[in-house]
Amino acid sequence: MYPTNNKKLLDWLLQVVDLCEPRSIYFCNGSEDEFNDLSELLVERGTFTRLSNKKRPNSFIAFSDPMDTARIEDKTYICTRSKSDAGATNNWVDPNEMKIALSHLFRHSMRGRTLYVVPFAMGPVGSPVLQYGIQLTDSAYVVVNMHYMARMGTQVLEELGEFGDFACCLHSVGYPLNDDRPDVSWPCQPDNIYISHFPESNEVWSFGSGYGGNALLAKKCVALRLASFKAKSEHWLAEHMLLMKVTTPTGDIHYFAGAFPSACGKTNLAMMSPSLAGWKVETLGDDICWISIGQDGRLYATNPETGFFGVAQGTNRTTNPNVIKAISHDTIFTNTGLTEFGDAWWEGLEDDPGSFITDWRGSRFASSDQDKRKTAAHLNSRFTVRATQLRNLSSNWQDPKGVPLSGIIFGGRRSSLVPLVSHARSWSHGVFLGSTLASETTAAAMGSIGMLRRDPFAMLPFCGYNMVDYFAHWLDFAESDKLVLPEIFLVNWFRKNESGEYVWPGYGENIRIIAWMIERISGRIGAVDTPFGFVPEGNDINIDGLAITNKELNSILCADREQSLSEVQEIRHFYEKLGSGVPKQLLRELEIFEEKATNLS
Ligand code: GTP
Ligand code: SPV
Ligand code: MN
Repeated sequence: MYPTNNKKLLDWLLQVVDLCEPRSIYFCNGSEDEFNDLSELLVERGTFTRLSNKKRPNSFIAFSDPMDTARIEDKTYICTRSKSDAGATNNWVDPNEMKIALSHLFRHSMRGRTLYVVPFAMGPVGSPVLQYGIQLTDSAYVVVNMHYMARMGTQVLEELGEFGDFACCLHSVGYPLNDDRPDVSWPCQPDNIYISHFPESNEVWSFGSGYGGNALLAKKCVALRLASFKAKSEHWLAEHMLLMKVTTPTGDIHYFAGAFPSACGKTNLAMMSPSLAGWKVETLGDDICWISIGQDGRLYATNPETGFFGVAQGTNRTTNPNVIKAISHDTIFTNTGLTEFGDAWWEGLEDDPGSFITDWRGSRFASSDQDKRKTAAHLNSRFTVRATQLRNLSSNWQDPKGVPLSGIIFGGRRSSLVPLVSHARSWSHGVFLGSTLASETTAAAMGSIGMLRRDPFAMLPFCGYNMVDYFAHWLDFAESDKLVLPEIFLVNWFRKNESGEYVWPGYGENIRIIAWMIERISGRIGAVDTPFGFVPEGNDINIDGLAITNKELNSILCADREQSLSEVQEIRHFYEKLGSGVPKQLLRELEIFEEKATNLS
């Protein structure tokens, strides 16, 4: 009676049904009809509002519970048998203890609801790093988002067959429908959120939240936390990175992957509309990148997702015209504002919102109210859209081999110190730059905004094992002389001047920085050695047609001596907090950083 004979799935489903007591079970097939039926159901329940078909055909908006608007890192756990395998940066609980605690929460948690079985595959058919998972969830909102975000449904069940293995992902919003309790538009249990990972048994148990990375378990939970754990022993990398193809005016092709912490510019860089004539940028991915060694010794990267779950606020025709076009139809918006005309809206979007706007909390205000316009959309409001709707999607984005990387870019949000761009002196220096990446915090996770924190490789919230072992794993790639490794760069689009304004125009102008990187990769130009690596010489960044002066550019290319020296202390302190296992090469790189900082004038 079920559309599968997969033994593991059938056994596990039985256990979950016994524990959670759903009213019914539904196997997702991934069809368009299924998407339409479920979105209709979500409209009936008040989770979705259908947007005006004239404005944005086949699109919906959801307002979440105000307590459930982002990932909750405090409530995210890596449950390995030994605490040291989770490391100093992850929350840890013994797996047995965690399962006992969670079993209490999951007991009866799906009463009155449908349990959806969502089989998904991360990675294109034929990819050597493809990972299967099945999410059992009581959230129809999750299912429709998964339709866009992952390859899912009947085909995946067929690929799994009777004996195929997969990650078991159990998810409940934690809002059972008992007789005396009506449903709400965004069911959740914010006081009891647990996003728990069991990497050794390839499982995720997520309770209490319906939002983003907490609930779409294929994404951060499987494709980053579980996958990074697996990648360590299988000698590949699962990274929080964008993936882009750059074609130069002379037709040279370079692929770049880029790790930036959440809400620090991956989507925008990946989809960039380059300002320089003759340059072309095509997107392969905007959030997750799996990197493995190809037969020719180069590193090949694959995006395991099929959609984009991007930050809405700040997106507009100037900053990201490509995605604006992509989200003009068949898009799910979460926590943006809603206009008088029944369209999604956020501050900065050029569209006329009409005379009133409903904000993400559901209260209506006159659109002339400039203060309220700023908070019409939550800072972590998002769009969900299929990758294939992007006009500059690279045609080979689903190539199972992946694409060979010329460069890896690290970037954080730093209002001072870190130069606009630098080129790592070596792989180990690049790993040092990745390991010390820091950023001012954003709204992508619950907590304060704008506080500087170390976010190594943009993986602080997503590394499924001990961070120092992760550093060692990265360093290991330089051990074999058979590998042709990409060059590593560090960027900072967010340096501010004394008046607190961004100095670099960013977005489509970032092509000017990529152009410099390609010159460096090709070995055609020199550079100035600094603690952060090689930075551009005088006129090597093309600023023709920009408002920025050479003096201003130089002000964001240099590193201040005092600040660099205090950075040394902060990094030392950070490494100490990671425990005794920080690789020696990185400690050596820190000494070199200090020497170079001391020599700055
Ligand atoms: P996640 O989806 O959370 O992983 O975020 P992301 O890294 O993909 O970040 P995204 O590209 O969505 O950008 C987040 C915010 O940074 C948005 O508000 C952007 O407008 C802003 N931003 C992105 N690129 C630039 C840039 O080059 N310059 C400036 N000043 N802001 C940028
Ligand atoms: C991030 O926070 O890095 C995101 C959004 O990409 S979420 O999927 O919610 O994790
Ligand atoms: Mn992300």
